Amino acid sequence: MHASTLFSSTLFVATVLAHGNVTSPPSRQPGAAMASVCGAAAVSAILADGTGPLENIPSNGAAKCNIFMCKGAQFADNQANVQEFTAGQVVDFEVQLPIPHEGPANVSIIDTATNTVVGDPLIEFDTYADEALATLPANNTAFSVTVPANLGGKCEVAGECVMQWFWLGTAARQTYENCVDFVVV
Ligand SMILES: *[C@@H]1O[C@H](CO)[C@@H](O)[C@H](O)[C@H]1NC(C)=O
Ligand SMILES: *[C@@H]1O[C@H](CO)[C@@H](O)[C@H](O)[C@H]1NC(C)=O
Ligand SMILES: *[C@@H]1O[C@H](CO)[C@@H](O)[C@H](O)[C@H]1NC(C)=O
Ligand SMILES: [Cu+2]
Repeated sequence: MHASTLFSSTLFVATVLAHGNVTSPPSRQPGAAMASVCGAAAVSAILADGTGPLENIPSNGAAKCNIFMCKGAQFADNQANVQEFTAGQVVDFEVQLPIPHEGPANVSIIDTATNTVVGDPLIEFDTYADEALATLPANNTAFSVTVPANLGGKCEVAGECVMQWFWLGTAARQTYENCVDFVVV
């Protein structure tokens, strides 16, 4: 009884502190493939609060499970959400920030096989989601990036590349990531 009360109030706190999510373009979500790679507890943590930080997601420690790439979400669970972009296309992002935490943020193309950044960041914020401001700048929740024209054949195969939104709440010590699967056609 006591344990279950404690558990509920812990969940309640996690929900109240909920933080951020890329709502458009559609971002990678957890599923069966993530459960098999990272463990069911990692998927449950995201289902309990899809806006929470990476630090709230338990990893099973498996070599293939990297919570710090795309929140651990797997391409296999997201094959229906691959966006088709053209070189030079302007892509509009929409982000929910229910609870802001000041810090840097960016969107970069990530090569998912190696978890390395391809080229330069597509957008960078030195300061993002500053809770000390009366209102957040409009570009925190709605901004655009341009698909680079010089990817040299990279990102033409689904699953190879994502656009990863990365936000670090400096004082909160919370990291957020969401990935948009895409191909350049
Ligand atoms: C986050 O956004 C995605 C779309 O990118 C949506 O599928 C998901 O339900 C959202 N999660 C929450 C908790 O708002
Ligand atoms: C994006 O921002 C984070 C936090 O400052 C930083 O660790 C990361 O290197 C940045 N990504 C790129 C590609 O600059
Ligand atoms: C976002 O908007 C703020 C306020 O207008 C501006 O200072 C900042 O340079 C913009 N950041 C980006 C990455 O466009
Ligand atoms: Cu938070």
